[in-house]
Amino acid sequence: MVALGLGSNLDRPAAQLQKAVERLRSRLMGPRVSPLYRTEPQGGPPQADYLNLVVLGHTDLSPEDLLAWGKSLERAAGRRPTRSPNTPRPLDVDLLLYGDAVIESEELTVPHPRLRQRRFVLEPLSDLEPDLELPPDGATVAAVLWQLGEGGGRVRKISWPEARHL
Ligand code: PH2
Ligand code: MG
Ligand code: MG
Repeated sequence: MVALGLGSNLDRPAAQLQKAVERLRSRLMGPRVSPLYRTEPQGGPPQADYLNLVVLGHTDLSPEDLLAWGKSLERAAGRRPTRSPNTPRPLDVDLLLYGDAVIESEELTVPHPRLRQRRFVLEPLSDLEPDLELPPDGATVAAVLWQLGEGGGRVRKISWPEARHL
């Protein structure tokens, strides 16, 4: 199973995510989509709240090809490369998990290096698969979330209709 994290805080975020989710649904086998969250920005300059969600599914794409495919969605959303990290973006597609794989290459780190510090990833992941065991040590999503305590940034579930006003 693969897990992708989607985020947006620019150019009508709800519409951006909806479009990306549609495309992911048709590209993955057995796709599952988490609830939508409105989340406090983590890192970077002061900026608008994000909308975040997680998509799970199966694929025969390699991790590199899956990442490249995610990048093509980002470009289609009008995202342009920037020098500085954590700047506002119309769409971010991050490869969070690729089965049990642990990958550390030039272009790719899986599991996502900040996965365990980010409530905006862990909460939606936990909605779908609280007992999922994370590589490399097999800690469950629920346990990691519990360990995070109050940390990791504020998040709250938001309905799609409500999110359209952001
Ligand atoms: N993505 C970032 C940096 N900070 N904060 C929130 N709340 N949501 C994100 O998706 C996010 C972030 C870099 O990709
Ligand atoms: Mg990201
Ligand atoms: Mg990214």
